[in-house]
Amino acid sequence: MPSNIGVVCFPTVGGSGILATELGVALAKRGHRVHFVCTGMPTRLEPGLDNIFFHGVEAKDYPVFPSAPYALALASRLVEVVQYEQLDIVHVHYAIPHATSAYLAKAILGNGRPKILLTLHGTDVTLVGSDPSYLAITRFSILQSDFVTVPSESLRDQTYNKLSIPPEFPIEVVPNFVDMDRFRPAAVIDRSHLAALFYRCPKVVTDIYGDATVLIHVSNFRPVKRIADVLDIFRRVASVRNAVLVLVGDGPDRSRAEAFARQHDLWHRVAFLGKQEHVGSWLTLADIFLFPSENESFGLAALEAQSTGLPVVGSDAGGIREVVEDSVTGFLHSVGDTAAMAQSVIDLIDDKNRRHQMGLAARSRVNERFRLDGLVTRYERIIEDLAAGH
Ligand code: GMT
Repeated sequence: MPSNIGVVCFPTVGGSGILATELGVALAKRGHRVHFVCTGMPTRLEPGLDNIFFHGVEAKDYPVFPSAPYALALASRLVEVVQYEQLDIVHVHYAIPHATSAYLAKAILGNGRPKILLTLHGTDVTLVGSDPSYLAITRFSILQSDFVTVPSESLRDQTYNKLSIPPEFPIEVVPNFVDMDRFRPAAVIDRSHLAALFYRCPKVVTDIYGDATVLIHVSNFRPVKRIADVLDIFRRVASVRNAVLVLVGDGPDRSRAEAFARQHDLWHRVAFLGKQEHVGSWLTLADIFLFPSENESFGLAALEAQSTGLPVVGSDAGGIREVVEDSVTGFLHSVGDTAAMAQSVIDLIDDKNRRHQMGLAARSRVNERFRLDGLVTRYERIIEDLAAGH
């Protein structure tokens, strides 16, 4: 039986919105009707797909409000959409304010519908949710949801511990997934797009067509991603090996990162691409993925890199070790240990065969554990059970 599913997510920022969109699209392709209820079109939403509907949320401001009340606007919009589109279930991504708004909508409707499926993603528990100013509402919103999932065992443990969720309250681990057909190694690598990025320095262009190793990092440039560490790893590597660094994404720490690159005379070897629609095609041009985050519930960006056959060098933080198998699909070190991370990169540069083997192991691990089909089916079962009232 196809379900009528509402999806609430942040449409433009980060992994939770990407995961929500990819899942929504996959469910729509399986015949479910998927209604995105968001402030804008989700970034990865392909236009023109059947079974996908979009309902905008506009948080209207008013001079007496300190800021536009998004949570209330969303709750109010959800009431309309659930009622008029007959939604069975609302899948909310990120605890606050999304699960809170869904709870309010359900209370307003007063008939036990819709069922609320909440997927926690990371900072909604580790940073925002465990901050004393939001802890009570986060905890309450989680406990009021009908079913809760997290992408890793690490985040499940942190949710119980940091938010004092009673052990008998079930939280299921459903890992992030990746479309391995979209994120795959390229049959033929044409570095001309890459070379074009480094137009400022003909020597670097020559290196790129020669044997320069391409390091890549993809993120939303927030402090938790430790962009300064990405650059420090690169600084150490570039001082002894022929390498370039490609940075995909944008966010609050980008200017500081650009300043660091200029100060350390790395500017001509580092390309800042900003937000990119086709991240996968940049990954195919790279050799090693850098991922030194402070904390990471899972690390969708590292998963997409591994699917593309890239070894990952990064930090052993949060759920990263559930995605990257240390010494098999990459190398993990303590947070902030940029010297050790740089040494691992150098080892991979010097041992091309090992690098190749790690890339193969990375893709094969993704194939075993994180394929789109199997994990979308896990979500589909949860949704169908909830819709059936189980
Ligand atoms: O928690 C966040 O920072 C938000 C979220 C996002 O929108 O970027 O990222 C998290 O969700 C992803 C999808 O589940 C995970 O793969 C990321 O590891 C996670 N980020 C963090 O935990 C920092």
